[in-house]
Amino acid sequence: MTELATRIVMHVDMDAFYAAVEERQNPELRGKPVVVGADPKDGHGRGVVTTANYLARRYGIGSAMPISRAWRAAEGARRRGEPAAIFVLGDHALYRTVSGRIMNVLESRSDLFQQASIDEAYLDVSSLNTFETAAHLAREIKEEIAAREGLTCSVGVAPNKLVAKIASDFQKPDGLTVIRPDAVQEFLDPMPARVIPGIGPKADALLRGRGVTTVRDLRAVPLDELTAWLGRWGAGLYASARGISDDPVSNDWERKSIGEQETFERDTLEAGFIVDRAKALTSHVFRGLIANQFAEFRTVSVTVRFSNFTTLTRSHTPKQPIKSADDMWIEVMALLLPFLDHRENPKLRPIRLIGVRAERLARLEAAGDETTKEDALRPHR
Ligand code: TTP
Ligand code: MG
Repeated sequence: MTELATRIVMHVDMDAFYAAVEERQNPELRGKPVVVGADPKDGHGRGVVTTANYLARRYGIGSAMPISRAWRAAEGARRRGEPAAIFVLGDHALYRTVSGRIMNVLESRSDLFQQASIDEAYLDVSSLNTFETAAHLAREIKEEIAAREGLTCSVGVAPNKLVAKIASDFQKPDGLTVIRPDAVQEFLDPMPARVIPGIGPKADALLRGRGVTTVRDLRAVPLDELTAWLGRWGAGLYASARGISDDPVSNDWERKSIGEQETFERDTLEAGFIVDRAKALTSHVFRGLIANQFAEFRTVSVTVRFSNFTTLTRSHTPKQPIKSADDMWIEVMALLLPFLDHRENPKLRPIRLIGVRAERLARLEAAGDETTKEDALRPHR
């Protein structure tokens, strides 16, 4: 009889990553509320907040919030006599460099490693055998990142990726949460059901409409009912609610798509301008594909947000995979032009934002010899 060994999985997520890097670079920012994102232009700026440090979050500022709203929140705080927030544009090349160094530290401490985004990674550390030793390693890793980079992170240690991820988020910032196998259920049960990855606002609303708020509620729903509500995906939730997941920590992580979007300085329907911006976005996305060692892809999508914030996405999958920026551009034009006239834009609304995305990516063929770990793709957002 074989006994299933307990896995020990660690999830590491940097705290307020971009903002923390900015604070480290610029001592004037330390101890102050910091917002990384678009230029707020005294409240008239467009675009969004990329991230905010924890002091700025106290003003209600967070990722994806319109920068104008963040600016008003900061102004309100300032008028109440609280410290003024500092807005910075962000330096993505720097964040990638810092991320790369952190990922090297994490990878060197793990049996199996998986970078999940620019600031988070999973480490399989099962060979340590006990959660106690793994917790000790987690503390060492936190100290090493603090010493080398002057940055804090939050770590979850658990029997699988699902629970480790929820655990790393449990005590942020600078947290460490260890959930042993026998404590998984009591850890998850009181949490809101939306902590389970994949439950977004839509699924959350559907579940709440059926009386499911917490993981405990979710666990009370029979499998066939979950499947009836949510399809095949519901079966996955049945397992997740029980803290069950056998998803391996794997280096073969593939990003599903690469895209870029741009918010215009002012809403416009000027075809020449929009086409120019779309062309620039297309070249940029295509360069991103090459830089990440993708050879071709199947689907192009174009997103348009109108002045009234209505947002539409149109995709097309040609018969042949797309291998060149020129071919991609032809597809982008075919998807975009209808938004400039009555076909997709009957009221001829001005456009606020456009986005271009390549989906269903295929890798370059391996060049015969084995790629080293250092050569392997380093995904980032
Ligand atoms: P997160 O880990 O989601 O956020 P965070 O590190 O800023 O804060 P937390 O302490 O809650 O982990 O994302 C990591 C970085 O990725 C973040 O600093 C900025 C960037 N990012 C985006 O570019 N767009 C986004 O929508 C989000 C959420 C993050
Ligand atoms: Mg983070």
